[in-house]
Amino acid sequence: MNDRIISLDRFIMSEQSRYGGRGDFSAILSQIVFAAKVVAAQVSHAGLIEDILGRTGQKNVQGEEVQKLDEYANKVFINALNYIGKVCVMASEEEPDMIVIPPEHPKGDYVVMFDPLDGSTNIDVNVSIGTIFGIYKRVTGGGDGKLEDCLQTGSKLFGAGYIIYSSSVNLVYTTGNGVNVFSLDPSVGEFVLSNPNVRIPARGKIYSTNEGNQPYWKKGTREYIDYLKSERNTLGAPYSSRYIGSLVADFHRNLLKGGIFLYPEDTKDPKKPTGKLRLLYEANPLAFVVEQAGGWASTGYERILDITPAKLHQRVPLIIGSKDDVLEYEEFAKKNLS
Ligand code: P6P
Repeated sequence: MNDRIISLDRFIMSEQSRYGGRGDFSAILSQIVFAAKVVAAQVSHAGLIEDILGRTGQKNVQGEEVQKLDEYANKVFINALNYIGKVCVMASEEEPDMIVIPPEHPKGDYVVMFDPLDGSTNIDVNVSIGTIFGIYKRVTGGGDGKLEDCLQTGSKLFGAGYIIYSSSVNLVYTTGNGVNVFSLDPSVGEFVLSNPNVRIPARGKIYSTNEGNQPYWKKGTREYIDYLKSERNTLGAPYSSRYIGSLVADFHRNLLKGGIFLYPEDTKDPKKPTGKLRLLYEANPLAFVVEQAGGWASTGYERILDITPAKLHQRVPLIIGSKDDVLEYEEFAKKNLS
């Protein structure tokens, strides 16, 4: 590995010295990186190992079928973070309640939220999947973290990012000083800087949404998507439709190329009136990343990072990507409020 290549470890240490810090956040990030490598190794041959592929027969707090790799990834991230003495509480899509730090381990000053393996329904069809994480400083005193530490607005995020397990494994994160992409070099088992200081185009030519939900969308959403598919839009030509059905994969493509991802509110499932995606460990971390790259993330009516969470597994409509596209969607959504 020549000296021009910047490893993630070197980048983390240089960020720490540049922005100060006792190394606690760096230690958390390093453990997330370690867990990502462990999960990546299993994802890469999930199709080959019967006991990893397939379903557990159980359902998670969302009522969704838990794939074995989901369960495995959840345990890997919890066990990588719960003993290092830097974290006081965690929350995961796979856990109904807060994850407390075992009594035998010291508690730290940080809170970690994560979706250990998003898009898991795509595991057995070999479509890209991902891990999403957000890291906060605790707001309560010492000892065990509390629900109050978990229910902070996204604007309080200290760091956030995601790992995409695809043809190559990328780790993308921000600590509020821009967005950087690291690629896992399997020959050395290290993440190396592959796309520094990513900026998302102000306007894209791609829209990503599940058009099968069209009959359940509000009028503003239906009119907006029709507008994108017409020559009336700002491009003067229809946008391209790209939808993988795996949030991290759809988000990552739009981050690099420009575009808008929409999982808006719909009337399809009365249990999910505000859309399918979760605020704490899906929308907020990606909203922090996209804003740091010059993009925007909204419910259609308000900035994602301004929402004060009420519940751990709260769902929100998520409209995220190129800023001009997201703000244009808001005009359609708000116009149809009246
Ligand atoms: P739909 C995957 O199950 C997921 O949580 C996200 O990764 C993805 O964006 C969304 O759901 C896809 O949902 O309803 O279009 O299948």
